[in-house]
Amino acid sequence: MQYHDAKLLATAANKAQWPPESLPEIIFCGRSNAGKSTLINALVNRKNLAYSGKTPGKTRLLNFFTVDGRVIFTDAPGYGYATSDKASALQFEKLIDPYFRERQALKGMILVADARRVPNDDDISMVEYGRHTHKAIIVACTKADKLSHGTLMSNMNKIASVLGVNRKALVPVSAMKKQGIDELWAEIDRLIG
Ligand SMILES: Nc1nc2c(ncn2[C@@H]2O[C@H](COP(=O)(O)OP(=O)(O)O)[C@@H](O)[C@H]2O)c(=O)[nH]1
Ligand SMILES: [Mg+2]
Repeated sequence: MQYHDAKLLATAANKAQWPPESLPEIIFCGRSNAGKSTLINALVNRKNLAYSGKTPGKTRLLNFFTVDGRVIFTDAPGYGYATSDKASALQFEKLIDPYFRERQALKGMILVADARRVPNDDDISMVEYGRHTHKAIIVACTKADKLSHGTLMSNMNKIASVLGVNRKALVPVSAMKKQGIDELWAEIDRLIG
């Protein structure tokens, strides 16, 4: 386990609040409760950098974290807990869409998906959106510790096929057992070059 120097750089409700483009950026997207905050914390080996709470869908902003002066992790609001379809469409339009379209520094997306669940329409749309905007896509399959090896492997095949991505784009991770973290870092390193 490596030491990482990570800190919150900016919190943005709109484009005017984005930090200046300096380093390659990777956005973390996923359903509320998929394990996004926990995964970001595990990647930087910290307990509480990205808020990892029991109240899902609390963050409605883009949070930018600089890591090792080398990469910026952007934490997007989890989807699936917006109060209405309209609220979630608005959030996408205001927050996510301009960032994917206009941010040159954005190199790729990590879709955070619970390894126990079949991806839903929101997950599928998110992947299609990443592809449409020409971003590299990695799928982190979280909570791998909750499954037997056999079930994990068959679920991952299913997740890849439902999302329409190459099976090789999937990385099983367990923040709890600290498994898959080095492998995910290797993928991130590849994306940021
Ligand atoms: N067993 C296990 N639980 C996890 C793992 N990652 C996240 N969780 C749990 O899943 C729940 C949601 O995690 P959180 O990071 O808050 O999800 P977020 O809404 O996507 O940010 C929390 O209770 C976490 O403790 C993991 O790798 N293993
Ligand atoms: Mg969270």
